[in-house]
Amino acid sequence: MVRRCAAYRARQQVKTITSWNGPIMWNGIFDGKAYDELHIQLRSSVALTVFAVGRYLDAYYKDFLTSAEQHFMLGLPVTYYVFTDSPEKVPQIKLGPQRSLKVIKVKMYTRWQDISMMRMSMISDLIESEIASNFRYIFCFDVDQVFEARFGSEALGDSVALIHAGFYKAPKEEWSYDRNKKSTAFMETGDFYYHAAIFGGLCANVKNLTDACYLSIMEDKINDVEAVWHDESHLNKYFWLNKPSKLLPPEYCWNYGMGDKSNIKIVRLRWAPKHYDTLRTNV
Ligand code: 5GW
Ligand code: MN
Repeated sequence: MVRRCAAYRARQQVKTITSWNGPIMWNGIFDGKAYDELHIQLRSSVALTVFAVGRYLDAYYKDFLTSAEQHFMLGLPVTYYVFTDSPEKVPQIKLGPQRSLKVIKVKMYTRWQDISMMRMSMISDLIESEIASNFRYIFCFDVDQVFEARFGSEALGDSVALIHAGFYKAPKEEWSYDRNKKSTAFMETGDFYYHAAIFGGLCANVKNLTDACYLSIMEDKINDVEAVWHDESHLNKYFWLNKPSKLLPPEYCWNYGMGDKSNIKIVRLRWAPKHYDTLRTNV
């Protein structure tokens, strides 16, 4: 749609289009202003979901939200949906015009693997009860990350997946799909290795994704298996069977600890430091 054909060749060193003709939004191949004009004209609205449960609220929430206010979908109506076990502890952050925030109370799961996996069913329920009737798009984020530059309307699409920073240069054989045949997330091969820290799209599509992932996770539980990377393994399987219409390159979720930055022209979002030793404690 937006002046894209010639621009696809602006980045010679990286793949800018998938085999099924979806754009991979490397910096330089698109005109952000044109996307903004289009989405303002279409009156696009965006819901952002984020979980900040247990120690993650204190550790990451403030930087995530403050930086989102600087960089996420500026110019469009945005509502944040914050899922937490401690609503009273959510710090107040001043929001820009056309932006609002709702806190949703969730229970604290005792196994951390469950927090990460239960997100799928909670997002699905909220899409149905509230988001689908009020927003065109939904984006679901991990909280342990910080925006550093524009993360704008160019990222909106029917079904949007993020290429994992750790694998975009690695050979396919090294991608960490679930190789356990007993899991519904089992994959022999795939198109890309996607990162579950960000996914999004039209509400109906994300509803379909979260439902499918939740059902597969539950089927695994019944069979007493857990996929190697939990919800991310199921997400990868879903996007293998249901191709995303648009891909975000690792410029949209970079990890400075990861070494080769040669293709990263701009870091729009970065991983926050992980302190698994203190944050991930199973009761
Ligand atoms: C805590 C320990 C281990 C795994 C997950 C958690 C955890 C995750 C938590 O205690 N509280 C919480 O809110 N989360 C949510 O799940 C956060 O939004 C977090 O960003 C997301 C995914 O968990 P991460 O970020 O630890 O997973 P990775 O894949 O980035 O390592
Ligand atoms: Mn994370």
